[in-house]
Amino acid sequence: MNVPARLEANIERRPSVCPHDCPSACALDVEVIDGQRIGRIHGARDQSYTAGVICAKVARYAERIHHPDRLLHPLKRTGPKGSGRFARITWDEALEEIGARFNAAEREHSAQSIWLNYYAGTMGKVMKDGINRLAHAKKYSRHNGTICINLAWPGFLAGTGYMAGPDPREMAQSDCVVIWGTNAVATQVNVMTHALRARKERGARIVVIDIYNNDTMKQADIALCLRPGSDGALACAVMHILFRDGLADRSYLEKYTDVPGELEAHLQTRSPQWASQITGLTVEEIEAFAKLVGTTKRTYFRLGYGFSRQRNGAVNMHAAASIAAVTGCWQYEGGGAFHNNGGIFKWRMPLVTGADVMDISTRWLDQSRVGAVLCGDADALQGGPPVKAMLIQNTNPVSVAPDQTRVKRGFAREDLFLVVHEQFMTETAAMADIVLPATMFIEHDDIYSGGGHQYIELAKKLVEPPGECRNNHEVICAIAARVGAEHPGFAMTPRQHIDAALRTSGWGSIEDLEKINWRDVQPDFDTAHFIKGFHWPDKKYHFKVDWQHVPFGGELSGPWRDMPNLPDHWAVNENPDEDHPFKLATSPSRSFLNSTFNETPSSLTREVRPTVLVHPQDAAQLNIADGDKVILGNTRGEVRLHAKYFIGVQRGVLISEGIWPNHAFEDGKGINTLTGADAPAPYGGAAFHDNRVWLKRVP
Ligand SMILES: Nc1nc2c(c(=O)[nH]1)N[C@H]1C(S)=C(S)[C@@H](COP(=O)(O)OP(=O)(O)OC[C@H]3O[C@@H](n4cnc5c(=O)[nH]c(N)nc54)[C@H](O)[C@@H]3O)O[C@H]1N2
Ligand SMILES: Nc1nc2c(c(=O)[nH]1)N[C@H]1C(S)=C(S)[C@@H](COP(=O)(O)OP(=O)(O)OC[C@H]3O[C@@H](n4cnc5c(=O)[nH]c(N)nc54)[C@H](O)[C@@H]3O)O[C@H]1N2
Ligand code: SF4
Ligand SMILES: [Mo]
Repeated sequence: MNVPARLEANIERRPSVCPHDCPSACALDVEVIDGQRIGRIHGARDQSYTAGVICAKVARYAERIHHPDRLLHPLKRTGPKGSGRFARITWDEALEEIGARFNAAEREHSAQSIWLNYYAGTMGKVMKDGINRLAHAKKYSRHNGTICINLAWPGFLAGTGYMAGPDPREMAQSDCVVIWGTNAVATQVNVMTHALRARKERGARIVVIDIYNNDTMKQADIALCLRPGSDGALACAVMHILFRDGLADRSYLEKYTDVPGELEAHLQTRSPQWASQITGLTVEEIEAFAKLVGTTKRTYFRLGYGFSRQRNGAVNMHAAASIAAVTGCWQYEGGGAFHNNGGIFKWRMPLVTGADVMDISTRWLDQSRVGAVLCGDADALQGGPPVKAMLIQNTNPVSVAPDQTRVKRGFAREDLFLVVHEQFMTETAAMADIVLPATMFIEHDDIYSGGGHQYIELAKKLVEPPGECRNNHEVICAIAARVGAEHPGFAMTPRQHIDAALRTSGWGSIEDLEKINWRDVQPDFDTAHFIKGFHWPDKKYHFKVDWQHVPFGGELSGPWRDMPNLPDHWAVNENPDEDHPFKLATSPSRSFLNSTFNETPSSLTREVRPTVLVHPQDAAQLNIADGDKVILGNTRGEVRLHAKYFIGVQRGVLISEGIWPNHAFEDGKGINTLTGADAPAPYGGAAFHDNRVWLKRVP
C-alpha cells in the first residue's frame, strides 16, 4: 500500500517569533517538517499577548520561505543599472569587490561617502541593528531611520515624557476601547483579541476613529470617520466638552498635569461646532464620544501610527493622548493611553550597535530623504560629500520611500556603487551592482521585543538556509574584515550577541530565556499608569509642549518653530485646492506588510490590483465608473490604477491601500510617486497619508 508522503513526514512544533515590523511581534509556533521545511505557522498560546492568534499572511509563511523566486546566490550586474541583467558570482568574489569599492570610495571621497542604509525588514536586534556597528567603527555616514516613528513618537513623548503606558492586555479590562488611527484588524490583529474580549466579557464599547470604513471600523460600536489630519480638532473639542460639562477630573488635573487652567481657557473656542467644520463629523457625534469617554473611567486609548502620518501628526498624537489626562483615566485598570512600549525594555547592546565607538560628528543621513541624498541635494547631504557607495539591508526604498521619482533617479546613478542584501529581487535590489542572498527568520538566531506588548522573545534557527543565503550578521562581519573595521562585536556569534545584549540590559542570559522562550517584562501597575508621576522633572503630564526638547533624540526638521504648544488643530497639511481637489491616504493593506509579501501568490490574489477607493458621488462627477482605469496626480508625479466605488469615506477623500510593486502599475510608477519627502516637523519622517491630488479617468 502506498502511504502518502505527508503522513510519513515528521512534523515538530517549534517556538519562534514573527520578525516583521508590526507592533504585535507575535510569538509563533512553527510546524517544522523533517527538520527542513516549514508547514503552517500558528500563534503561540503560551504568550499572553499573542494568545494563539496571528495574521493570515504569516500563517502561510511557507509560501514566502519556500518561494521559487528567493535569492540563493550572490549576483553581479552585467547590464546597465536597473536592466535586471546579473551573473552569478561566488561569495568571495562579491566580498572582495565590495571591500575594494568601499575602500576606494573612502580614499577618494572620505568615509562619509559610504552609507549603510537599513530598516526593519527583520526586527531582530542582532540582524537589524548590527549594520550600525560597521558604520560607526568606520565613521561612515550615520543612518537616521525616520520613516516610521518620527511623526508618532514625539507626539506621545511630548505629553508623557516616556514611551510606554498601561499594559496592552488591560484592554480586556476596559469598558471603552478607543482604537485611534490604527487599522488593527489589518496591521496588528492582537489589539482586536483583547478589545473584543472586553466587549464580550464586560460589554465594553469599541470606538474606532479613522478616515475610512476599514476592516477595523467595521467592528466598531461607534465609528468616527473624520477628515484626514483633523484628529487634533476632534481631541480639542472633546476636551472642551469635558471641561464644559464637569467631566474633567479636576483633582487628577491638579495633581498630575502642568497647566490645566491654561488648557481650559485655550479650549474655550475649540467648540464641537468648530471641530465639526474641520473634521466633517457632526456635533452630535463629537458630543456623544466626549460623553462616553468622560463617563467611562476605564477608557483605553490605543493610539496607532496611521493618524500621525500627516504633516500635523505629532500635534494630533499629543492632543489625543491629552484626553486621557483630562478624564484622568490613566488611574484605572483598563484605562490610559498607549502607543508603544519602547521604553520598558531598556535595551543596552553596544556590542551589536557599536554605540560605544559612534562619533556623533559624522553626518546623519535621513532615510526618508534618500531621493534627495542620492540626487546630491546639498541640504540633504548636510554639506558633506556625495554618497558614492551603499550597502542596503532590510529595506526596499525604491518602493517604500516617499517622492519615488527622485528616489529612482538617485538609484539610477551609474557612479553609485550599490550592494543590496535581500531575500528577493526587490525593485531596490534590481538597481544594485552586487546582490547578496539573505536568510529568513527561521534560518538564524535572534531576539525581539514587542512594540505593542511587553515580551522579550527568542527565536532560534530552525532550518538550514537554502542555497548560499547568509544572515545579516555574517555579511556585516565579512565586510568589516575587508574594510579594516575593528570592534569586538565582529568576532561574536549571533548567540553570543543575544546573550550579551540580555545580560547588559539586565534580562538574564540566553540560557534563562531558552527555558521560557518569552520573558514578560511588564512594569508594575503604578509605573505603567504613571501613578508616581510622568517622566518629567515636575512629574506632570505636559499639555504645554516645548517641541525642541521632547526626549526623542531626533534632528529638528520642517516648520517646528510654528508648532502650537498646546493641543490644537495645526493647519499645515496639504490642503485640497482647485487643481488638486482630493486628499489621498496611502494606507497599508491587509495582505502585504509594507512591500513585503507583495511577492507571495495568496497575498497578490487577495489584494487583486492597485486600486483607489473613491466615493461614488465624487466618481460620478468625474464620469468615473466602478472599475475604471484612472490617473492620480500632483506636483510630484502621476500614478495609474483602477478606481473602486466605496461609500465609507468622506467626500473628497481617496484611499489607496498597500505598497504594490511599482511594476504592478501600468507605467511602473508606484504609489509613493505621489507622497512627499519634505521632512515634516518636528523631527522629520514622512506624511504618507497627507497628499493632495487630482483624479481623472484615463481617456
Ligand atoms: N497588514 C499590514 N500590517 C502592517 C503593515 C502593513 O503594511 N500591512 N505595516 C506595519 C508597519 S511598518 C506599521 S508602522 C504599522 C502601522 O499600522 P497602523 O498604526 O495601523 O497605521 P496605518 O496602517 O498607517 O494607518 C492606520 C489607519 O489610519 C488611517 N489614517 C490615515 N490618516 C489618518 C488621520 O489623519 N486620522 C485618522 N484618525 N486616521 C488616519 C489610515 O487610513 C489607516 O486606516 O503596521 C504594521 N503592520
Ligand atoms: N505609501 C506608503 N509608503 C510607506 C508606508 C505607508 O503607509 N504608505 N509605510 C512606511 C512605513 S511605516 C515603513 S516602516 C516603511 C517600511 O519600509 P521597509 O523597511 O523597506 O519595509 P519592507 O517593504 O517590508 O521591506 C523590508 C525588506 O527587507 C527584506 N528583509 C527581511 N528580512 C531580512 C533580513 O533578515 N535580511 C535582509 N538583508 N533583508 C531582509 C525583505 O525581503 C524586504 O524586501 O515603509 C514606509 N512606506
Ligand atoms: S500580526 Fe504582525 S507580528 Fe503577528 S504574525 Fe502578523 S505580521 Fe507578524
Ligand atoms: Mo512602520
